[in-house]
Amino acid sequence: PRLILATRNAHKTEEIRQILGHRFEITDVRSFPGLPEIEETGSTFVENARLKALGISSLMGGWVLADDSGLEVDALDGAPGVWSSSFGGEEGNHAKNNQRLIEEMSGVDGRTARFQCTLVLAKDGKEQGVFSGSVEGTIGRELSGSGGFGYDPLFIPAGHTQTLAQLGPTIKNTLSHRARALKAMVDAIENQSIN
Ligand code: ITT
Repeated sequence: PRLILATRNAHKTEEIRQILGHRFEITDVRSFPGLPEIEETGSTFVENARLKALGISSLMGGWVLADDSGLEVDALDGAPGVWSSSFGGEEGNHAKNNQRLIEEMSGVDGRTARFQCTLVLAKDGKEQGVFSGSVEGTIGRELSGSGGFGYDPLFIPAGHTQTLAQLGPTIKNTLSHRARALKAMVDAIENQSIN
């Protein structure tokens, strides 16, 4: 079946393709130039994922999947959280986001954090399911590695000594917040709680 991702983040699309690619024919909203930009006015991952999924699904038939995700740092009381993509002051500027995170965490000893991902699946304008995943880890003191996107060069998953950017896509896609949320979705589809 065809699955349209309600995202403009090419990295998310690439990862979701790698994880699900054999099950769905995956495209994202960048392939449909007429679609409006959905404003993320929610204060939680699920609210924003729902806005994106239903906003796009109300305009096109078939299956639509939205991903809202972000990094929660314990020493920063859960920031940047739902504001992860504009933490550095400019939406989608990952270099600035990482620079701000390095600064805010300089001299901080407790460095635990987690990535969160919430997926909302919709069909023909109706919500079909909500799936979440997370991965625990710590925040590095400097950028390391060139794989992935966003905060990957600063995030060291628990049980590893390298960042997600160093570990690369094969390992990232077995343990990431996104991989875990997608697994929950696939399990629900296979158990036919969704069809
Ligand atoms: P769409 O809303 O179009 O899907 P976006 O990038 O704006 O794209 P979000 O609002 O969900 O998506 O923000 C997610 C941000 O969280 C993203 O820009 C990164 O800064 C961070 N993030 C999420 N998943 C990540 C991952 O796997 N690795 C590194 N950073 C990630």
